[in-house]
Amino acid sequence: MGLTKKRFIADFQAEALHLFADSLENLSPMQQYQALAFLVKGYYAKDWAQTKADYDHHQQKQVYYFSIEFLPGRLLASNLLNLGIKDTVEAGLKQLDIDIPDLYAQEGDPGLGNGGLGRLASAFLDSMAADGMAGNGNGIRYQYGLFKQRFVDGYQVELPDDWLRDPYVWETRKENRAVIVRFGGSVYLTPCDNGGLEPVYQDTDDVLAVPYDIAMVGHHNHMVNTMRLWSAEPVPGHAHSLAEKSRINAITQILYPDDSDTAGQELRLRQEYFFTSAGIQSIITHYRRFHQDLHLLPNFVAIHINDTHPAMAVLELMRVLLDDGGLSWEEAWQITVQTLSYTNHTLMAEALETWPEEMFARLMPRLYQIAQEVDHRFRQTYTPRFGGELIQRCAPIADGYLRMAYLAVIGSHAVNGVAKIHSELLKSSVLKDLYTIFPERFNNKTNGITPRRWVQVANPELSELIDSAIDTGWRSDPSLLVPLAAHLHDEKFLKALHTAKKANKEKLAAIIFDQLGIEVSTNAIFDVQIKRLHAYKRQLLHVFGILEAYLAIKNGENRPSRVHVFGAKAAPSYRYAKSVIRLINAVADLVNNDPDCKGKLAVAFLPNYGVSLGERIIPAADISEQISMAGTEASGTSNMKLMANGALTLATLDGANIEIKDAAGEDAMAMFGLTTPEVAQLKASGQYSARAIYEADPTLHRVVDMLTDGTIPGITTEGREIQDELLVYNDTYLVLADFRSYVEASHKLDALWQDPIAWAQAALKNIAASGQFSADYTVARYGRDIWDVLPATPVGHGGE
Ligand code: Z15
Repeated sequence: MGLTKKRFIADFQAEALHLFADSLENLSPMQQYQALAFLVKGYYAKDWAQTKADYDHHQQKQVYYFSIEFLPGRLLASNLLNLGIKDTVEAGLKQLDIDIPDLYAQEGDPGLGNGGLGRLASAFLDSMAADGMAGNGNGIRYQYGLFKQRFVDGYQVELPDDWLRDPYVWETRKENRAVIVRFGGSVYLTPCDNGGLEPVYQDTDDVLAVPYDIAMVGHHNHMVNTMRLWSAEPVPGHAHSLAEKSRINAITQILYPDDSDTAGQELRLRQEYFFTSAGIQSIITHYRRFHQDLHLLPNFVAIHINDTHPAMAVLELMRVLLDDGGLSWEEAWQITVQTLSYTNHTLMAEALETWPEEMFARLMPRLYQIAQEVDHRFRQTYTPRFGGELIQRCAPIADGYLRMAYLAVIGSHAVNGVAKIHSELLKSSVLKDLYTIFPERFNNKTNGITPRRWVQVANPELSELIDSAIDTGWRSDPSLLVPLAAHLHDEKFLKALHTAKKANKEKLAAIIFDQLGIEVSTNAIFDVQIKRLHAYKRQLLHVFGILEAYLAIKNGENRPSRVHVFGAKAAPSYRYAKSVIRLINAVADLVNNDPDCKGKLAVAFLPNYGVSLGERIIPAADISEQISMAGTEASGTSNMKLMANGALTLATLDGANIEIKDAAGEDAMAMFGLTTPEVAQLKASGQYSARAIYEADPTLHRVVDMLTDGTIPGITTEGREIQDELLVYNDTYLVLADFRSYVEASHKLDALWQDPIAWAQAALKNIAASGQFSADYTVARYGRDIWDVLPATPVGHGGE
């Protein structure tokens, strides 16, 4: 965009006048933000309309990414960056004497997801636009996002996230594209004109699905894609009681606050059908504006199922092809399988969705009929070759439940995990039987992140330093970061790297002081763990590492000083996770108020971790804690964001940590702990005794005792609960088994810290190797291997 500063200022002033009938300097920061955001929306509006028109004109194959969660983050700065006008606009704002960070901070951060899954979905939409792929998001416009987290006396308190209270500038309501989603009632088949059968629906509860579109602005390529989020409303003209109206509004009222877990609630099932049906219907309606022949659907449409939440897309697409399209079962099934693909994001049993047949049949009677037919035909087709036992283990319906992961695999032509090890484990564990039947469907797509948000927007200090060393090509092609490694022995550069990190630590220290009243030294190592609170992620192991250091300091030992930074929300109903939150806050109180720890050890648990807070924490990190029990974290993505910002990874050989190690080199990080096969073997042997390890290691003994001996004030119940999980329930996630090796790896980093040049070299190796984890390359590989669509914008050298 050829925008000059002068022109921008005039536009901005005109927008302020237009919106608020006042001049800029009389507006509140929020009003100024809104005027600027509306202006930016106007800047890309033409490209948005043109992109849609071009797609229609060229009949480009469309990718629809179905996800029950999206976490786009704030969009103003990233839209400005993608439009290529960020510097110009910021120069204009400066001339107008407007506080730029304060202006950006006015924007709400849509919390329409829980964690990695939702953020990945948004990264993919951003990257598809950047690659010039025709990518569309399909999801839910929750009226309330993920709760806002506060700490009261160290306990997590959840506050509603009423994010639509201030109008959300980036969305556009498309009432003309609304569709009706039918729930419940009964359905029977009746002969129709063409001699076949057609379903008749009776007494259904109809819900209007109204789409709200949000632009996904491509990076410097004039392409603008769409994320479409559906809102549930009563159908106008239908007579509804008040009770019915509120039951309809409830469908899109709240996001379920569980990550890597299933709520198993009927309302959740309604949400899943709601956005899946609305998405499928609108795709087919759009397709039919251009094509008569539904057989060609897979040539023009790819639909991706993000985890199992939209897995009933298999059934809904079958329904539309059979009932509305009049196709035979065989025809419809072939089209469905060719159109759909599925990503699995977890091996954890509690996250694998199953639905009671009774509930499913009551809410979606026609889909249930189709599910029964899928199940019947699956069994009939494959039992002769694979035997009844194997088929019973992996059939879509068994023992009174629909098994959504199995349905997704059976109804898709491709299924992938999200890191190499995870994709391998899928084939050998949870999807083993289906891998036996459909080996050609299985593939890996290691996750990615968007360095535009996590480096360019969040870390301008580092970005400018990189520019000065290798020019700006990396900004559109992050694989071009590799030549940075040429500066490995450039002391001036290494020092500048340290200085940039230090500047980010100063900014984070100010936030820590502001939020928590804790003064931390920016000469300390900033040791960061930011992710959902979950037993398998083992925040507890990190706490034990802190307690080990605490005891050493009390003992007069000299250690490089460390600030431990946590960010983590717990699902409100997850008792253990909340106990760990209470523990971290109690340990923070103990350590931060102990004069012996001053300048040596501090703990800062920042509340309300999310995309926006991540943008403040990640640029300041020296150490990235990725310490899940091996075999439990499917991929992880904070590991990639932290690496790209020069943090050294302290990690188990789990998820994408393994690929980070292969990229950056083992000497640029610290690996520890049992490997996946070792974990499996230890568990299978029945020989693991947490108590034996506790008895054998005096330091660990002391640390575990601290949970209940009063050393850490205020955790009587929580400390007992956690200690029981370890010693009575025998430590499900092997915290004690990995403790010693974790502490040793952490000491290795302490030693490295003593040599600032060596540390900066390790940081540099991480940054230089981080480009391969750009989601731009990840989605290009999805396009090539799964969706059969090619990037229109060159994607550089990041393909494998
Ligand atoms: C979620 O955030 C993830 C998996 C799930 O099954 C659900 Cl329900 C939510 C995470 C994985 O735990 C994480 O390892 C992965 O990086 C992320 O999805 C994106 O694939």
